[in-house]
Amino acid sequence: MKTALITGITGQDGSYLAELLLEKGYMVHGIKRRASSFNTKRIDHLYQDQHELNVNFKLHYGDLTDSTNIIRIIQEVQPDEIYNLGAMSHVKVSFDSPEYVANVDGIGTLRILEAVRILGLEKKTRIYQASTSELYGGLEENKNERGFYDENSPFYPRSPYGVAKIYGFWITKNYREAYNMYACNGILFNHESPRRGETFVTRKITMATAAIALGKQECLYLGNLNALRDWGHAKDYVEAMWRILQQDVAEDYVIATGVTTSVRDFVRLAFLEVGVELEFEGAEENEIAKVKSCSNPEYQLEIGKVIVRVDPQYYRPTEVDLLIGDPTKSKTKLGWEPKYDLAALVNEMVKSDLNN
Ligand code: NDP
Ligand code: GDR
Repeated sequence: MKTALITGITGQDGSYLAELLLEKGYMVHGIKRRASSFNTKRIDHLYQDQHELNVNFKLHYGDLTDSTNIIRIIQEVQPDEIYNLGAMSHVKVSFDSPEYVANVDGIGTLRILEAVRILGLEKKTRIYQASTSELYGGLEENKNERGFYDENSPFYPRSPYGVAKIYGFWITKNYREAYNMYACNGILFNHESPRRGETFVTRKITMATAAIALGKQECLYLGNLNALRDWGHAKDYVEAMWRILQQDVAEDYVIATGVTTSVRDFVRLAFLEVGVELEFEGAEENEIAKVKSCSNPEYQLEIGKVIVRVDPQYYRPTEVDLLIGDPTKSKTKLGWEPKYDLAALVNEMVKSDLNN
């Protein structure tokens, strides 16, 4: 039985990855933070009474800012694989807490790598680092000749989050080269699901779509509607994380769908799921979306009603305008193929939020 340790197990990806590894027969350990209220709702269904026999899921209190805690947990667990998913992952919030983000997302990665080295586990333990398309920063001139970002595209991060993650990227690569450790970066483009945090744009949109359709919310306020993102499903992306650690040689991989969509079009698609066609008018902070038609008699939305507005408080000091990833390497070398397309993702998210 292989043993895995997941930091960030209470997050979107951590919860799907834990499910995947349990299905594959792993003993799964996770690090959760102490909080004043429960923060384990995404993994409560995996909970096991530690008094039972054959327990294969165990949580440890910890924090990526605490080296002693990280060393002690890794010493106790002796993992074959570590998935470092723990992070302050919100790009906009990183402008409010830049030092904290550097500590958790940047130095936190170093703490994991050093712990493995201090404990002499370099040969045993494989490490996955949750790198991100935010490293590219969306600069037009840095795309490859086919118009995508790939493993060789230059980085130009545009937020304290991106800058902290670039440290995580390079320190992972450096430890691989310096100490011959099996340590890899998955450069993952945006991935979403019904478990996505409520303040990321897709989830904010699907929650509002459901609430507006059901008459529980009047209007959805968003920031930059022009931003373009390559959105996949988190379930597909955790499968890629696992595959990255099963190769003969440790390497870095881009995980993406290769399709990009604007925030505005995501809004359009989400409302179409409840039978509402939207009409956008105006520009920048004056842009609005009105109900053009409503084919679902269950939802009594008045034609012409404004249900989306721009609120500049959601703008970022520096924005990543466009992201589109080239998954050629992961498809050919890892045999990775996403099962969801955007339509299926939006459908699942809106359905789930209507149920909620
Ligand atoms: P989430 O924000 O859903 O989850 C983040 C996890 O990190 C949570 O479990 C959180 O705990 C934990 N965490 C936060 N701060 C600390 C800390 N100081 N010490 C230990 N754990 C901490 O993120 P996702 O699941 O979406 O993303 C997983 C990883 O992948 C992150 O590193 C993210 O930056 C990266 N990434 C995500 C992408 C995406 O589109 N989702 C794309 C590319 C990279 P708590 O629940 O207590 O807050
Ligand atoms: P992102 O995701 O910054 O790409 O980071 P987010 O969903 O927050 O933003 C995507 C784009 O939508 C625009 N936007 C809004 N964003 C939010 N959150 N709220 C709004 O109201 C809003 N209106 C417009 C943003 O400006 C942006 O352009 C995610 C995170 O999961 C990171 O951890 C991860 O590394 C990257 O994806 C890849």
